[in-house]
Amino acid sequence: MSLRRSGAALVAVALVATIQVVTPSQASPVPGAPACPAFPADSFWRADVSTLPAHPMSSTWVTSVGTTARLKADFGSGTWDGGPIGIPFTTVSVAQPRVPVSFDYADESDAGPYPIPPNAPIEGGPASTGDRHVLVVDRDACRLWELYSAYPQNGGTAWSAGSGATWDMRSNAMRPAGWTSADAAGLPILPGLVRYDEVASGSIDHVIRFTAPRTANAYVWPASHKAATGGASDPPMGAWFRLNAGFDISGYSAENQVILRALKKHGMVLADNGSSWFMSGAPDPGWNDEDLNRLRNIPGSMFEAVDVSSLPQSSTSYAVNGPVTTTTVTPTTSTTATTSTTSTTSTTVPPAGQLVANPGFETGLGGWNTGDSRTTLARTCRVAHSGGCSAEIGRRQSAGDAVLDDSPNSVTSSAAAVYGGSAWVKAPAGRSVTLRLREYRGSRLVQARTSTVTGTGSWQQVNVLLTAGGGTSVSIDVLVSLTTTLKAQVDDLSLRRM
Ligand SMILES: [Ca+2]
Ligand SMILES: [Ca+2]
Repeated sequence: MSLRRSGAALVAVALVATIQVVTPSQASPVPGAPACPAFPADSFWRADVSTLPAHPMSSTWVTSVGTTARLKADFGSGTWDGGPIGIPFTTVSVAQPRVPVSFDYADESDAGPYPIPPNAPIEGGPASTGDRHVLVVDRDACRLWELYSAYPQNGGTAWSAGSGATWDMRSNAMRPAGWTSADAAGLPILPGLVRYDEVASGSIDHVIRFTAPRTANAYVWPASHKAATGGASDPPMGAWFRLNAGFDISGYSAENQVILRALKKHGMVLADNGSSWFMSGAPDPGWNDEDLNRLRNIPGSMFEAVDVSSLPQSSTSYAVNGPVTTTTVTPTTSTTATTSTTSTTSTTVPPAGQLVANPGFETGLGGWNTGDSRTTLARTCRVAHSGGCSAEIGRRQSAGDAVLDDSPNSVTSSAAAVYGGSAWVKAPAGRSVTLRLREYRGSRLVQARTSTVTGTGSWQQVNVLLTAGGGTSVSIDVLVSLTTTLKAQVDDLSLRRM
């Protein structure tokens, strides 16, 4: 999260303060889903790569994609070959019935059912023989569903597809390494599309998806899958390029300048095999195809590959390292404001005692979410440690850790205090159960403390302590190693400042 720095440090003396979190800059929401961020503000999609060093392989990779091949806006208004130009998407409500989807690559696809409406727009149109991507946003759950090579069956009561993937649009969790998505790079497609509403607003604040004809037998973060259509002198999936800072954009239309500024600041990520330097976008009647075609005079030699090795927080997250950020503190008791040349982290300490807002799941799952896309989360009132209900976690499709995560984090201002976490977990015998506290400074992980026990089939308590070290938030998670047929229940979570 990019929270604004405060100019003056507020020295709080034994106060109970209200923490006012400045809303991070978000991507323009997808039309039709105004409440959903197109992935978190600290995801790689938002990263500014304009000042990062060039990649050592830049000239090799640019040569592979083509120094004389020209930039292409692979989207527009009107139709081409009977279909819309670009990759369309649609939005649905949470009430959209889910339909089964069969996959050619089932072992690397997220299992259905998917909330695909019968009339969902298909890339290239209903008769297309191309990639036939279908992108659907559940605007209530802020969940993205994407299919590749999608064909409706029986009037859309079921679909067949090459592959498919679903993402929580508020999460930075990546797909398992080596898994494809609806894209060859294992990435979501929607957040990388150039949209007309963005250009009309004057700013594209994200990385753009693009294609190249040959890719190495490798992928690099943020990609998680390779297509291996080329060799060692070709860029890997996930390779990141930007338009040279010195490229003069003044002769282009205002709309094209919006795209070109984004290519300088955020750049474009190689996400699929296709024509050289083809940028992906969504079809829209607002596009001026003739004007977009003027981008065609920009050769590949105007681009360079960027070394983004300083960006990732981990190989399993889209989150990027950013500048250290601070919260804005609105004191409610007497404070002394001092002028400082360096901004400091809020020193506010949360009150002693229980900090988890919904520890027992008696009325719902509020304040909790899945820690990754492979976890299922439901509330059950068949079994509970106390009260009548508990949270039940499981795994979809593959074995691994199911993760229950407080969302937002229970502690938003950690200061230098000691925190004790506790959870009651009923896990199948022999499965590992971990309670984890993680401290963050802004979006950067400072430290993690875990405690692991082995499931017994009965309720058991897990405890862990964390001494905060200058972070700004503390997250509590429960991880249980499960298979697709096993469930575990969690109840009576606690996170206390000691
Ligand atoms: Ca309960
Ligand atoms: Ca959390």
